[in-house]
Amino acid sequence: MEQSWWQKAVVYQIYPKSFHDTTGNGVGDVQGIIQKLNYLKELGVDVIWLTPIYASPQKDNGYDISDYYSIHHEYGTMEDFDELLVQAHQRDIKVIMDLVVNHTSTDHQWFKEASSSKDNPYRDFYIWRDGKEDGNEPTNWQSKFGGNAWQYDEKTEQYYLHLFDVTQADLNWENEELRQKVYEMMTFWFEKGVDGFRLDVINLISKNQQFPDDDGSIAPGDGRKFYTDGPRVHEFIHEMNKEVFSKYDSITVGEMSSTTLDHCIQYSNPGNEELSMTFNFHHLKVDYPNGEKWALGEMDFLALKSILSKWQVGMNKGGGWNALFWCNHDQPRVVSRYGNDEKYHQESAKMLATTIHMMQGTPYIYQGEEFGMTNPKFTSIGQYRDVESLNMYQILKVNGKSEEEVLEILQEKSRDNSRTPVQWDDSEHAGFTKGTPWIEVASNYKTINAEAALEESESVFYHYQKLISLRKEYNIITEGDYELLLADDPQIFAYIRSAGTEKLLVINNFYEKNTIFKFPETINFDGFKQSIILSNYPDSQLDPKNAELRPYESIVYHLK
Ligand code: TEU
Repeated sequence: MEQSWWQKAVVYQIYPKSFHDTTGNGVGDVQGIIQKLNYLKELGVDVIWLTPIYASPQKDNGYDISDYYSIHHEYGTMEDFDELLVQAHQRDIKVIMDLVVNHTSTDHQWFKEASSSKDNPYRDFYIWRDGKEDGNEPTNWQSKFGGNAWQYDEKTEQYYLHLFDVTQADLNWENEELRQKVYEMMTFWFEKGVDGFRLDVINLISKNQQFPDDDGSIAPGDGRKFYTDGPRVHEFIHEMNKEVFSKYDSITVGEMSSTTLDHCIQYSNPGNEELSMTFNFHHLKVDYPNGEKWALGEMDFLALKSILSKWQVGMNKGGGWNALFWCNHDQPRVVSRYGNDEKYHQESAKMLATTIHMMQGTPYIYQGEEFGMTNPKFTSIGQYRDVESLNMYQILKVNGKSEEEVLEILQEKSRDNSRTPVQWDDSEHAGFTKGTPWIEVASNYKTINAEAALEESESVFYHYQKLISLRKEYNIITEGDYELLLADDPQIFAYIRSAGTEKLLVINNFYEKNTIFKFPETINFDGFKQSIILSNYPDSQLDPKNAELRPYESIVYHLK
């Protein structure tokens, strides 16, 4: 199958609010991104993904858009954005925008019109329903941020749907005129020169028009929720592709909340003309006890290996394409979550990076991940900013948890773990701002920062730089088949990539304890020339047979 350029690309995710502030208002901005383009070029990334920078009341840090055609004033101006596009493209770095079209802010003009009267022309851009006879909400659906997903509007005496915050009203994709408005807006940004979109919760845009109650019949384990991958979702995304994406050499990635492998094959197989690739989150729920995010639990390592392997094999077989990632602005920092951010900070950060970057798909690096930023380990509720976390703080306490228990859960689970300012250097506020940052900088910035990483030849930064260059050098990383080894081993994540007679053997010790890689009899590498193309220790064993693996030791063998 002919390769698309983005199948060899690496994407760097920027959360502008926390990236780099050049005005001293304590909030990152577009000029701050421009100032760091040379740093990103040095890392070697091909694309930057900006989370929403459109006008927004910032209740959900920009995922509540009030005007799709303007830049949020704290981030700068449209001229700044145009300059960013020019500067990035001059460095051969493409730019994709985050686009939230499942919902808008209730500050959006469309919603102001729609909520002014039942017969307003914009009324049907949103989802309005009467309450039940018994006075309850139209359905028992729960918002992802807690509470019921319907809000009663006194003025027009109906409820509107909000799968997220009450200030994020769901758009009605059944409305053809709304869809055309969205396609027009997408075209506007493509015509400005953006190279594609990350589509926020795009698998939620189609709702079952019967609006049935959630009867709990969809087992949490199968990944789906009653509101995901709705009846017309593929039809709508295919229409989006025909009306817009197909007209540009674009990269589009769908964020697929609670989805299935079959749907992601359908979303990303080029023959379906929908999206380039998909994010799914199943590998980031193996530390959710009984699927519950807001509870403390150990990582289920065997589940992690099996889920990542299922998606590697399944998407390869089905012609789909994975977005590969550990971190984003909603997830805790992976080195704190699945690694060891104190005693083996560097080794485990590098091991985690290798594990995901040697797989098939397009890797995404979240700002600061490239030099091992950790969770900030906040200790008081006053340090948190995230609407989901602040809602859950109240809900968990109402449900009987003590302040101490709730703060312990937030410390592990809050989305603010990934939203603290990027730690550029060891100056005040880590070089992020000359003002007061909108959220505290993690206290370890004096030792964990980009400047220190650039000065240290064995730093996590140069490991990511090497991973990115290996992807360009070895086609097997992009094209090879995948096979998990030692599925039941309690601490080794090992897999083989194969392309003809060429192999990559990737071996990762996910724990602090030393262990031996017992070579599976099923594998016979006699006659192969082997070399180590990457390791996180300077003296890893050249022969993989019975290789002793030290804490978090990670080795990539090339065999031909
Ligand atoms: O996130 C989708 C989503 O399901 C999130 O709620 C996330 O998975 C959850 O917080 C993990 O517990 C997208 C954006 O990435 C997120 O930042 C937005 O808050 C959300 O949509 C609404 O736009």
